[in-house]
Formats: sequence, structure tokens, C-alpha cells
Amino acid sequence: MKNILLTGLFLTTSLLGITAQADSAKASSMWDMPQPTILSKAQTGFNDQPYQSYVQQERVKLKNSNQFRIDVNALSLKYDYNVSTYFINEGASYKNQLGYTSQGTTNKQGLLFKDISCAGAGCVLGGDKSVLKLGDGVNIGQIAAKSTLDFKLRADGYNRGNNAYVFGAQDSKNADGLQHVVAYGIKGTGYILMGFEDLYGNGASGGKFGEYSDRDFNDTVFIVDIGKKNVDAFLRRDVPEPSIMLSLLGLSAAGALKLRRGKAA
Ligand SMILES: [Ca+2]
Ligand SMILES: [Ca+2]
Ligand SMILES: [Ca+2]
Repeated sequence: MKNILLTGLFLTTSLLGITAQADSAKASSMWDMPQPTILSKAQTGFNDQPYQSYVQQERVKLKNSNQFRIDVNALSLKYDYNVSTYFINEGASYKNQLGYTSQGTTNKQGLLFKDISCAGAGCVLGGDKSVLKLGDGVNIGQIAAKSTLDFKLRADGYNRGNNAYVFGAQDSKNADGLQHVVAYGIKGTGYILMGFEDLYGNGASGGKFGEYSDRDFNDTVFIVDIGKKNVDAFLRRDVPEPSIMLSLLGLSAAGALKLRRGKAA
């Protein structure tokens, strides 16, 4: 009897400890959070194959990236949705990290992928000790209407930790003041495809790591599933500039994004 009581108390204390830890991590930084459960394609039913052709060739500058700029308010949901993200590919030597924030009706943030390194066939720049398979997913969970999603990349954050650059959709907040994200709404799906550039600057040696950026925007490519109704509502919006999102299957997009052929350099 006494033993059972003690065990019960111990469990309660442990659970409280875990909760407190999770809360403090949340308060400090998404990057300190543990890797959420990664779901395989077999578990989610997601098929990455149709979207691999949208991954820019390695070290080939995406010339008209400006056309695919994402506005910070772009990912505003009109309808509630159980949001998920899916890893499409990476052409990066770095081990990048991806996180998200939701602001508005639903206020939360989280880490999505702690080590974005591609393993197996079809990777643009896979390597040793890589962990993600094409199409692997992480569920964000229910996001209510009138919430705005935003995504951040911590460039080589797995190795550099807090010393790493964090890049997002707002150019002015990026260390180099440049665009680091391209995004496309894919008609007929609930998907927004996003590509990040993980290197600082515009080609010349720059930044605290002396990086020569190739501006290929393929260093982390992923899909966020916000639901067909949200994407359709989005694509219907009368947007004055081409900035926010274009239907990926348009001619300009087809011209911009060459099909990836053969092995990346
Ligand atoms: Ca690349
Ligand atoms: Ca890699
Ligand atoms: Ca790059």
C-alpha cells in the first residue's frame, strides 16, 4: 500500500516536471524544443513525387525569385484546419532547422524539423548521418480560422545553435536584408510549397561565416498542407502585386523552376 502511494506521488511529480520543462522551452525558443514525431509516407499517405519537379537545380540561381515572394500575412487561414508539413527535399550541406509560429486565434509556435538532412534515393544533397526521407511529415495540429502561419529557417542550426542565422519571410528582418523564401500555392490541392535559401548574401563572400550564396532557394523545400478551401480562398484573393502567391502550374512558374535532372553537383 505504502509502495503504491509512493509510486503514485513519484509519477505525479515526474509528470509535473515534464510539463514545466515543456512550458519553459516554449517560452524560450522553438529551437530548444524536441523533435516532434516524424511520420512516414506510409503513415500519412502523402505523396511527394508530383512536387519533386519543383525543386530548383542545385547551385542554379532562381532568377525570378522576386515573383514568388511571400507576404508575411499570406498564410492567413480563412477556415479551421489540422495543418501538417511535409519535407520535399534539400540541396544543402548544412543541417538546417525549420520552425513555425501561428498568431491570431491560435497562438503557438514549434519546431518542425530539427535536422533537415535528406537520406536515401532522390535527395538533392544527401549525405552521411542524414535523417529525413522524402515526404516525411510533421503534424502541427489544429489551427483556427483567422490565424496567420509563419515559417523560419535556422541555417545550419543543428550545428551552429544560437550562433546561426534565422531567415524568414520578412526581408528586413533577415541579417542580409534579402529575400530567403519563395512560396507557391498549388491549385487543386491544399498545399503551399516553400523553398528556403540558407546562405547569407548575394553571391560575394559575406556575413559572419563568409558565405557565397548561390540563391538557389532549394536548401529546404517543404509543403505545408493548409487545406484546399484555404488555398482556394487564397488564390481567389485579389492581390495587387504578384508577390504573394501564384498558381505554381502557370507558365511563368514552369519557366522559373526547371525540372531537376540527374544528380546534383
Ligand atoms: Ca542548394
Ligand atoms: Ca544535405
Ligand atoms: Ca542555396
